[in-house]
Amino acid sequence: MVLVRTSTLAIGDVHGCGEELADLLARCDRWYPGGRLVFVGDLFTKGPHPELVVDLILRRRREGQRIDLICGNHDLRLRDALRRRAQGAHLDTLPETEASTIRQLERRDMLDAASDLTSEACGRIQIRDPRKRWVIVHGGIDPALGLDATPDHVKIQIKALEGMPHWWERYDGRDGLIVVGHKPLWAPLIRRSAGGEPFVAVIDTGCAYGGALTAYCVEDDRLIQVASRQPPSNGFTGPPAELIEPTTRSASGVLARTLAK
Ligand SMILES: [Mn+2]
Repeated sequence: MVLVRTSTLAIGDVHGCGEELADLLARCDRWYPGGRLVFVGDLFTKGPHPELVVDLILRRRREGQRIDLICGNHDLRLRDALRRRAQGAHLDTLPETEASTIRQLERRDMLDAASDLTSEACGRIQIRDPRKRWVIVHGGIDPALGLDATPDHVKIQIKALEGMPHWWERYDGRDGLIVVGHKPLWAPLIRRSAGGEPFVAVIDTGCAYGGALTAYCVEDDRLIQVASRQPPSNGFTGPPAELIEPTTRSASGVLARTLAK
C-alpha cells in the first residue's frame, strides 16, 4: 500500500550517518514516494559518512524532490569551523569533531557542497505550515514565551537543566504540533491531547550513538525508523529491538526514557 498525498517527512538528526540516511530514505520512498523532506538539523558532524549525506541531498534535489534544511547547533559549529578552514586554519587547530568531518569531506571532494548546505541550514530557523498546524525546529521553544516570542538561539538549542523538566513537558499545544530533534531519546516521543492529536514530536533517536534514525510524517502522524550502524556510545545500548513502520502508530502519550546527556 502507498499513501498518496502531499507528505512532509521530518528527518531526525542525521549527524553524518550517510548509510543510515540512505536506508531511511529508501524506506520512506516505499510509503511516501516524492514526499517533501525537512531535515531537523545537525546534518554532518559526528558520524562516519558526511559525504554520503551531501550526495543524497544533492542527488534527490536534482531528481526533483523538495528538500529543506533547518539549523541545528552542530550546523552552527561546523559553519564556524568551515569558515576558519577557508581562512587557512590547520585542521589540528579546529575542534576535533568538526576537524574529522572536514577531513572526510575534503578526502571525498565534497567540502564545497557541504559548506553550501551548512550555510543554507544555518539560514533557516524553522519551517511552519501555512495553516500553522505544525512547525519543525531543531531544539524547541520556551513554553512561557510561545513559538513567536522564543528567541532563535533558544529554538536551536534549548535543553533542560539537570533535574528540570524538558520544554515539551511544559508545553500545552497552543502553538500547534512542534516537531524537533536535538535531544537524543531511546525512542521517538509523541505527546498527544486528550483527543489523540499530537502536539509534540521529538525524533532524535541517537543514530550517531548506535540508536536509530527516525522520520515522522507530520500530516499522517506516522513514524518510520531504521537501525543505526554505529557502535553504541553515550548511554545507548544499540538499535531498538523493534523499529517503527508506518503501519504501527506510536504509543499514545508515553514519555520515553531520556538520556542523561
Ligand atoms: Mn543533534
